[in-house]
Amino acid sequence: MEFDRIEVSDRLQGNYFDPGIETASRGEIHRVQLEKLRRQAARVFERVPWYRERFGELGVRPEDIRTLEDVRHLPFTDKQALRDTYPFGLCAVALDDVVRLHSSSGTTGKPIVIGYSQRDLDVWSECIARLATMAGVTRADRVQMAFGYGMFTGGLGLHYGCEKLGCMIVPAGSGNTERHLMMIEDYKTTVLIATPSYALHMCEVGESLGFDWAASSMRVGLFGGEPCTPGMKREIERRMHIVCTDNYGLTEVNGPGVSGECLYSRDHQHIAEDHFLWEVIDPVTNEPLPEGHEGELVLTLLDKEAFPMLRYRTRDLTRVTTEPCACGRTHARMAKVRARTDDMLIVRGTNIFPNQVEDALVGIQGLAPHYRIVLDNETGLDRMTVMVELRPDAFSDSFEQMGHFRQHIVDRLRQALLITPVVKLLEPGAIERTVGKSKRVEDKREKS
Ligand code: DLL
Repeated sequence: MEFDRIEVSDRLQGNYFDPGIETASRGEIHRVQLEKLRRQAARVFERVPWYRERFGELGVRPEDIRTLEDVRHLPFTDKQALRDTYPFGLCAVALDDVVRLHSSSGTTGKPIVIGYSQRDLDVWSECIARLATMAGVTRADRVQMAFGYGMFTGGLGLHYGCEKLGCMIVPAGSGNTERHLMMIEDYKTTVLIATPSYALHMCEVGESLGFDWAASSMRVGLFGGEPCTPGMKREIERRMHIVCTDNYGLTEVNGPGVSGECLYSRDHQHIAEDHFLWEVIDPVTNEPLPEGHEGELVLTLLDKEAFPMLRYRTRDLTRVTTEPCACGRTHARMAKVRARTDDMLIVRGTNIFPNQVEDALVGIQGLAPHYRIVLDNETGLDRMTVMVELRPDAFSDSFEQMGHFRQHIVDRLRQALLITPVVKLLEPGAIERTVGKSKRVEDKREKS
């Protein structure tokens, strides 16, 4: 790929940073994207029968793509397409050229599976090395992996990307928090890779064992895999004495590495636009939305060889801006994913996203960072119960004191959600801990 080299700001130092790509002019980025889009559309039309049929239904041909806006004439791809063609129906290379599979469990039925060619893995690692560099990670860092190494893309994806950057990796994997703490102490690791909920759990276990986070070698957290609200991020940074960045991705589109947060734009993440073409659409009408409006993120993989998704419906709600970033990078930035179109809860007619509950709870003195939302309609009406867990120092035998505390939480939630939930205070340790993505909602409502 050829980009015009433009002047590099000294804020962009790092050993996996390519100014020719990451600070290219918007015009140059569009030129490269269009060239790749046309090539990708032609490839999938030729090699993937499922796409050829969809092109036929829409009466579109690859050569109809003349501008980037023409992407909207191409068919969408969604999870159902992957299920319908399971396991290898969307593969665009010979299976002998697929060198790795990853999958995502989903909530029902078969998992979806994604294959990678060797070149796909190289591009993926590069995206990861780039996002680690954005967070200030260099080859001198020692990276401790707390994501699992199985079919989940988080473990191996970030592992190889950090290795590409030249870091020392400690592939500890998920779980066994005490062993993680010991490794930080013994190997003087400096970067933690985890889901934010597991990082919070590590804070808590460390504190209960007298682990001195302020004096530890840990300095950066590379988080992702689940939403990390600003409150949660502040809380982890304060308690672990580190800087953490939020990184987004999904299995269908490689995994982590779609976008990463730089240290100058703390609530947005740069999308690797040389590899991913983004659109933001209205999830109901499917129409494109103007820049800056919140909608569903749709991604087209411009370089993927094995499973080249066109217009993948992520179901994630975000906004994208192309405004210049203080770091000097020119790639568009997406706001933190606020929610998914499919995890919105409708409780007595009010739309509620689980993140809103989290945002209201984070920072309440005396609460542990663990909660569950349970919905039922046993009495005929929707009822939302938020179970929160007390920290040991907040637990009291005084009925009155606990009553006031509970009321304070109800008030905070009512303000945030506009409905009044039932709040249950649980004793320390009562809510089950997860080592990967947290599971917050249990919907027991009978659907009539
Ligand atoms: O979670 C990929 C990943 C792993 C990204 C590690 C970053 C770090 P899936 O298991 O397929 O893949 O889940 C993808 O998780 O559609 C979002 O809804 C959510 N998600 C992932 N990262 C973030 C994030 C990986 N940083 C689904 N913020 C996505 C909010 C996220 N949601």
